[in-house]
Amino acid sequence: MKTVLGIALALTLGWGHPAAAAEPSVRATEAWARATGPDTPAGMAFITLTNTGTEADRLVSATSPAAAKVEFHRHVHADGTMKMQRQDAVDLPPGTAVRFSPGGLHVMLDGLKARLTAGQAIPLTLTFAKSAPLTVPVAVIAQGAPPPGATPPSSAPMPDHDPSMHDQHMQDPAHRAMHEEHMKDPDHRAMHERMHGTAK
Ligand SMILES: [Cu+2]
Repeated sequence: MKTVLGIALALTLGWGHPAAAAEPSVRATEAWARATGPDTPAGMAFITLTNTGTEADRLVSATSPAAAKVEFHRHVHADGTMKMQRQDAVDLPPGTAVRFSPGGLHVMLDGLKARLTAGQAIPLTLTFAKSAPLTVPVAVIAQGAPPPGATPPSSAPMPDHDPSMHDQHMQDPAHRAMHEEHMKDPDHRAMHERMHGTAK
């Protein structure tokens, strides 16, 4: 009887095998996507993933009913141009927030089933190596609208380094033109392979 009580108490207090293993330790915030044009086959979504656990995790895949295929891409500067590189997975170090943002990591929504329109929320399901999967609503915002969570210029104390640089970068016409081309391409993956070869 004593033993049974002891076990019951241990379970109540969460001793023994970590009961928290079933709890998702990754938190998803600020999920948003840019509205797309009428003939755009792909869209981009951004999200902040915070690993609140004590172990490293990885974002390994994502799906959305809004797109045929969802991939993770990173912008890289190489030879004076900006390229997109597909990431097989995104590392989520413990105690760290990984922010997807224009000019950095993005979630590529490929083969959109319908145009993304402002005000809409599309579901995105994220699968992790360790944490339980998460389904989050992705808020679609208008083309020129400031992204959620963007640091307002007034609260930026650093005069020489603007934290909203990424978003300004996105407004760079050359950069945007590259995106437009990227998205108009009927075979997105083929384009990536032409750009980067088959090596990763
Ligand atoms: Cu991309």
